[in-house]
Amino acid sequence: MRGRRRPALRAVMDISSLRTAVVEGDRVEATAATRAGLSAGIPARRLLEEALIPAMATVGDLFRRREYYVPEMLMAARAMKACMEVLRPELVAAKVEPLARVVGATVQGDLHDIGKNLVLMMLEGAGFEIVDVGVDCPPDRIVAAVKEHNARLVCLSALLTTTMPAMRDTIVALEAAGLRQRVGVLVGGAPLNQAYADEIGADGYAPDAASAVDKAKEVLARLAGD
Ligand code: B1M
Repeated sequence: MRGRRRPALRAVMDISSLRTAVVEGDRVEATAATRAGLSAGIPARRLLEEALIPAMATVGDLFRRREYYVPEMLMAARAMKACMEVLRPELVAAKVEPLARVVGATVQGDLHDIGKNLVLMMLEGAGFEIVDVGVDCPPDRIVAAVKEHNARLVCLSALLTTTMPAMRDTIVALEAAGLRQRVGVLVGGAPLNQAYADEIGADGYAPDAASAVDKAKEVLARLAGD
C-alpha cells in the first residue's frame, strides 16, 4: 500500500513545487522541478497543464491585484519558457508526417509569445511544419512569410485587447496580396472568442493549444474542400 502511495505523493509535490517556482520566477528551480517531474514519470502534458499554465494564471492575477509588476511577470515568463524548452522534445515526440506548412506569429504591437509558442509546439507535435515569424509582427512580414514558404495556414496570437485589431489588419493584407483563397487563418489568445474571430473573417478560433491542433486540421480540410 505504502509503495503504491509514494509515487503519487511525489508527483503532487513536483507539480506544486514547479508551479511555485514559476510563479516566483525562479528559472533554476523551475527547470530542475520540470526535469524532476519528467524523471518521476509525470507526462510532459500534465506538467504543462497542471503546473505551468496555472502558474501563469496566478501571475496574471497577482499582476491584476498589483502585487506583481512587469519585472516579476517577465521573470515568471522566462522561467516558464525555460521549462517549455525542457518539455519541448517530449511534446513534439508524437510527430508523424508533415501535414502542411504553418506560419505562426504574435501580431503587431504584442510581445506575448508563450501561448503562441505553445500552440506552434503542439502543431509541430501533430505533424505540421512550422515557420515562426516571432512577436510584434506587422502584416507585411506575415504576408512575405506566407509567400516565401508557400504556407497553407496562418496562426495569429494576441494577448492584448489593444492588439486584437492587428489580426483583422493581417487578414486584410492577406486578401490584398491575393493569398486569402489558398491560406487559412486561425486565431487565438486570451482576450479572443469565436464571435471576434467571425467578425474579422478568420477561418477558425481555438481557446487553447490542444484544440488549436484540431481546429487547424478542420480549417485545412475545409480549405481543401472549397
Ligand atoms: Co502581459 N498582459 N503585458 N506580459 N501578461 C497580460 C496578457 C494581462 C491579461 C495581465 C493582466 O492584466 N492581468 C494584460 C492584458 C490586459 C488586456 O489587454 N486585456 C497584460 C498587460 C496589460 C501587459 C502590458 C501592457 C503591461 C505593461 O507594460 N504595463 C505589457 C504589454 C507588452 C506588449 O505586448 N506590447 C505586458 C508585458 C508582459 C511581459 C513581457 C512582462 C510578459 C510576456 C512575456 C512573453 O510572453 N514572452 C507578460 C505576461 C507573462 C503576461 C501574463 C501574466 C501571462 C501570459 C501568458 O504567457 N499566459 C498575462 C496574464 C494572463 O494571461 N493570465 C498578461 C500563459 C499562456 C500559455 O497563455 O498566452 O493565453 P496564453 O495562451 C493560451 C491561449 O490563449 C491560447 O492557447 C494558449 C495555451 O493554451 N492561444 C491560442 C494563444 N494564442 C493562440 C493562438 C491560436 C489558438 C490558441 O491559434 C492561432
